[in-house]
Amino acid sequence: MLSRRGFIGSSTLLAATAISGRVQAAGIPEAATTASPTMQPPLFPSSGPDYQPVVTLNGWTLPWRMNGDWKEFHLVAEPVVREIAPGMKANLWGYNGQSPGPTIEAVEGDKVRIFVTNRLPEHTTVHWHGMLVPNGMDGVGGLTQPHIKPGQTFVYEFAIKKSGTFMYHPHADEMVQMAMGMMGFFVVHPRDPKLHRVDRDFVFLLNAYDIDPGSYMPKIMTMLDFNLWTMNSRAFPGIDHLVVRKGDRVRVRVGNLTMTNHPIHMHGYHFSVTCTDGGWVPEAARWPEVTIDIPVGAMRAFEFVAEETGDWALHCHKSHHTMNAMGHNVKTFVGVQKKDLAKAIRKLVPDYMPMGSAGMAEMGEMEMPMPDNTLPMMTGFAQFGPLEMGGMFTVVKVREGLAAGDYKDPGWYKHPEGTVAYEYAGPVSDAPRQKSDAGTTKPAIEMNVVKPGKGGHSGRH
Ligand SMILES: [Cu+2]
Repeated sequence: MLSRRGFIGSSTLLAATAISGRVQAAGIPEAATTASPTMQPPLFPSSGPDYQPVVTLNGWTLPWRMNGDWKEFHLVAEPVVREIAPGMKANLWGYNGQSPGPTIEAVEGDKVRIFVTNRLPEHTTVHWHGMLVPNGMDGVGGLTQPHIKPGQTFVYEFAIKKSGTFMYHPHADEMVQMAMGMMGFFVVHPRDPKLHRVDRDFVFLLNAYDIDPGSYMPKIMTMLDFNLWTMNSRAFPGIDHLVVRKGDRVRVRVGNLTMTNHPIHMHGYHFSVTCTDGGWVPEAARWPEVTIDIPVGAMRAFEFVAEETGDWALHCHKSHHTMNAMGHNVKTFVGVQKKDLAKAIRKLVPDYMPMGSAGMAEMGEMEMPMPDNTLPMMTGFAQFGPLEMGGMFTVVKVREGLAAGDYKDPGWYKHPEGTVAYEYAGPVSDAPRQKSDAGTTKPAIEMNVVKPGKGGHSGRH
């Protein structure tokens, strides 16, 4: 039996008398859980004001129950196994079976009561990032509340003042707990269902992990040099596509809990930035973009009307963030002939794969022996060939004639006749060029491998 004291934690005496009776009468709501990284359909409200629920890429929304006029949720902080993409799993910490945790959705004006049970091996708290809450509900361990020790359940209670785009994450041993994947979305819908209404509303958090190939545990001391750049703890090609019906008004909400900024770029559209974690951007102050930089510890929402059908790339524009696990001390070999060198190294390291002389695109097509539990650096195929991507990359698929609420993958886009870039088949004449050194490529450098034991230490020819 949990004591009344245990439930109420450090909330005020007044709140305790007003609330604890009901809490005990009804007990803690069941903690829904999932072990799957599959996108679950949006959770339409069964009571209260109507709203268009969000869709969490490779995720889900936490069910709640009404208890009097309180909306009750139950979060369980616990170790989880997350599939980063098919072929790789990670031992993370998260909530209710997955990392990120389930998305919490509520309505402006709601009174929410969130039970947080700690099944981690160390203490934690939950901070409601961007939300305007009483100070004692702000979740900063040591500052605004005692930590939630392993085995304890705490209660957070507050009335939601503003609609918008928020998130939750621990404010206890943050470096470790966020590096381990503890975070989730918190979306608050406007009380007036007509306000800021869209037809499709997608959410994802940007996160990053440093997991050595063959291992399962993130290295929590890594500060900047992560090797897996993820959306909702998934890397391309494991990230859900954003399936959109032509003509829909679409919102994409992005939060960044990595240790660096991410310029998120979408092809095919000029979108408007409509919301930050500080609230809705007034109509007159919205600005057009094709790339929106998401600072660390911030959220941005952008909107567009899906007029152009197609398969439109949506990705971080830092090209190292659209790569999966890679060694960072790989040498640049563009323009180097390294036949001999590769042969010599393969005698020592049979799997040795030098980076390409003409670039790295060949990596996208290669089938290389890989250690267990990692992802190819550049991977994924679409209808025209290898995509040569990884990390923070997905596709917005705009199609005609989808049903409202249909998020099933419609396959690759069928381009109208004559609208795909094509190879020129005519003769190519050697057009006279202006003479200049600038455009010429120097002859390739041949690397000679010196056999040990011959000719002392004189290495150069
Ligand atoms: Cu990035």
